[in-house]
Amino acid sequence: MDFSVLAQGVIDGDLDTVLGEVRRYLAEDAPPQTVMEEHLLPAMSEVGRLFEEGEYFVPELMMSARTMQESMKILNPLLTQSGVQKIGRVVIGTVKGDFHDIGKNLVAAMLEGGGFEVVDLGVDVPPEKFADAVRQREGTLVALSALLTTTMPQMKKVIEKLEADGLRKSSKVIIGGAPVTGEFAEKIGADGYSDNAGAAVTLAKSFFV
Ligand code: B12
Repeated sequence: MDFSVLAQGVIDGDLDTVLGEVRRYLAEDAPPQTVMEEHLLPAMSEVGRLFEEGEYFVPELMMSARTMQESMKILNPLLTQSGVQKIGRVVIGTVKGDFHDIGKNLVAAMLEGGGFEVVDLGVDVPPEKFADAVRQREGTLVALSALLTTTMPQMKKVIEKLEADGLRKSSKVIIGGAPVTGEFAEKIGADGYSDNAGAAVTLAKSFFV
């Protein structure tokens, strides 16, 4: 497969090339979303494939992830630039035991750009912390991210905690992350699932009309 210089930079973990290319695309007026969707995300999928096939190990994974994170520092403010009135409040986080946050950050940025007030609780977030954040305002949408099969059960734990604290009725829960499926969402009683950040915004909006 032929990758752009930018995508290849992510795959090689070459931070200087990646940041140079991101800035170049933006200077040429490429939409930030296009830079993300056409270069960075396919590159990250390739990195995942190389890791899966045993060609890459954790250090390579981390170098590629760093290029992605640093790019997002440049792209996120542009993705979230939009003066629209807030549609609703979303509390987002990566569940307990899981430190993957690239996808979660992207979803958070897109939600913010889509007109939501976003409270980002970060990574490795225990169920109690989600519940506490929801308690602060009724009608908050909860968005959970998990990238490990071993941390997916934590999503159910969050739903159970919201139920136990009497918060579930007023708060919808949406979930996502590479190993998550619609079937899993249904099984644990979540209200929705999407496999990408753009669809996450449409999904979130569907609860506020
Ligand atoms: C980058 C990466 C890392 C980085 C993370 C850096 C960071 N700050 O996030 C580092 C190097 C730290 C890392 C560590 C580990 N990783 Co890792 N990692 C990846 C990798 C290559 C890419 C993930 C990524 O960022 N993708 C790009 C983003 C944009 O995609 P995404 O997260 O899927 O998000 C999109 C959608 O899923 C969706 N979405 C995401 N969240 C949400 C939430 C909601 C509400 C909605 C609606 C949608 C949504 O929208 C996003 C945008 O479109 C994946 C491979 C893969 N194919 O996923 C492995 C992968 C997830 N890692 C894996 C593993 C095993 C690990 C480690 C255990 C490795 C180790 N031996 O130490 C550790 C675990 C650490 C921990 N406890 O969390 C495995 C998991 C296997 C499994 N079945 O559980 C994977 C699948 C690799 C593999 N094929 O084996 N990893």
